[in-house]
Amino acid sequence: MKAHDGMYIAGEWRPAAGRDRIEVVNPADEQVIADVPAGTAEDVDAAVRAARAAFPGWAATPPAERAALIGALRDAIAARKTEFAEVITAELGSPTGFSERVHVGAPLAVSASFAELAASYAFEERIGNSTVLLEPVGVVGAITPWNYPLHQIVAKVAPALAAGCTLVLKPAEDTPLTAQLFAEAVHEAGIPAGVFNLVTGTGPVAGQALAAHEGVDLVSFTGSTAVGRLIGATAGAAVKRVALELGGKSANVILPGADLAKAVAAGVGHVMNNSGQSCNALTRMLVHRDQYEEAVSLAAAAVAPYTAGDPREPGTRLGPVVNARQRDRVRAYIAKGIEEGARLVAGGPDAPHPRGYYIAPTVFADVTPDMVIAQEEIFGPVLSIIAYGDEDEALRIANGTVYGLGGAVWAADEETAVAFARRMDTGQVDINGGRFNPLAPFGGYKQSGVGRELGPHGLAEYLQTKSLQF
Ligand code: TXE
Repeated sequence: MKAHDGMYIAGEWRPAAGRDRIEVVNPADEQVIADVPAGTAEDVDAAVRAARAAFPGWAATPPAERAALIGALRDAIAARKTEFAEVITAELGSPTGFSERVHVGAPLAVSASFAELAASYAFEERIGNSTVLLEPVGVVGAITPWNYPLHQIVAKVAPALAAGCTLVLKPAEDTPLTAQLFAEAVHEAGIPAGVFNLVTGTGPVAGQALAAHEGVDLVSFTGSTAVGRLIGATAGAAVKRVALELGGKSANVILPGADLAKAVAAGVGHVMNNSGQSCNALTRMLVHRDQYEEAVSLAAAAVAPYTAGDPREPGTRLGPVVNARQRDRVRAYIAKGIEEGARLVAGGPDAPHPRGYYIAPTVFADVTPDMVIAQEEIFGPVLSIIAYGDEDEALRIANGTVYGLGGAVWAADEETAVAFARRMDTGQVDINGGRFNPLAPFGGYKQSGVGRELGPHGLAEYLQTKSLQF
């Protein structure tokens, strides 16, 4: 597969400072499809300098012009939609249809929303005898994961551009080709040189150098809670702004009176999509004791069409997980669930394919809230079904993890579901199957993170306030 042999800095592809490489592996067949340079602190420094040099000009560009360029970026991505989907399927392993519809579709909606927001946002307001100016924070260091390789980039780059910030992106090791394609789209859109810069590389080298760089004013990170903690500490020590979007263990609460078949099928789909590699995946299904066995049978039936297969084959609904480390991690969690006494109703730890990082779609029943599989983020196609006796118990279980990112509530009527959702310690809740809204703030309570992405709340992360009294 085509790859650039360099870093995108100051509007051009420059040779890397060092000689280390990162191999990109197709998780469907374990073939090396490309390799890219592994950036060093030197590359990061050059990129940050370019972003700093471009900052005053970009910050002073009228919001309407910034909006037009974000719109052009959206169009450049749209024009290469099929190419993006192919690259995402090749390096992540998600089924082609899902790559097109969600992996590319969501970023198109998100970039369009930030083009509109940049044009309409009130960057200045009058409060009493003060004029409050909302000014760009400066240079952003964006560190992104592989699970939604394009969306995670756009969810940081589009609001940063709208705010008037410039950026350096360090994408995940597993999915650098999507990031390189994104840099091409930035170039084609005519975004001025230095406003967006890309350094591919590993987390501990390039990522760490970016988070620690004194020329970076805000670090926006999406990834594991463990690395998020490190980045938060680094940023805190330097009194630097930080936004962290971390893990989750989201609850799908099905209240008595809800459409059980619909709720279970939607819940299963939500976990199996993207092979369970979504930070907001509804990995815990909470069902009333009286409907428990019925829900378990429905879940077993709903998971049946998700047999793991080659993501390039039309009709495949469950691709592999991203890499061997994730496969081993997920399989270890499945083994742990069995060891803890959960009842396996579908799937299991056996790999169904000799080659490729496949995991059988797995459903556990008789899961108790304290089990490891009910507490820790598995990040694979694994669902745990937990029984509750009454609403208060359901709420205690739903709120009983260190995370608070997503969630869902199903009830006979919206009012009941909304009343329950108000009591949940989590950043986002879908009511009776709510649809994706690119303007709704996304982010975590508790250890799921700090700050919000998307919409006006996401834009606000990239602004700092100044007040003038007169
Ligand atoms: O994440 P990492 P990994 C969770 C999920 C998954 C687990 C491990 O549970 O199983 O994390 O995945 C960069 N300084 N999520 O190991 O390591 C790294 O290069 C600076 C949830 O892939 O956190 C990559 O760009 N940067 C999640 C990014 O951090 C560092 C999405 C994420 O990688 C770094 C992904 C360092 N010291 C995983 N070390 C979500 N919230 O959506 C790594 N990185």
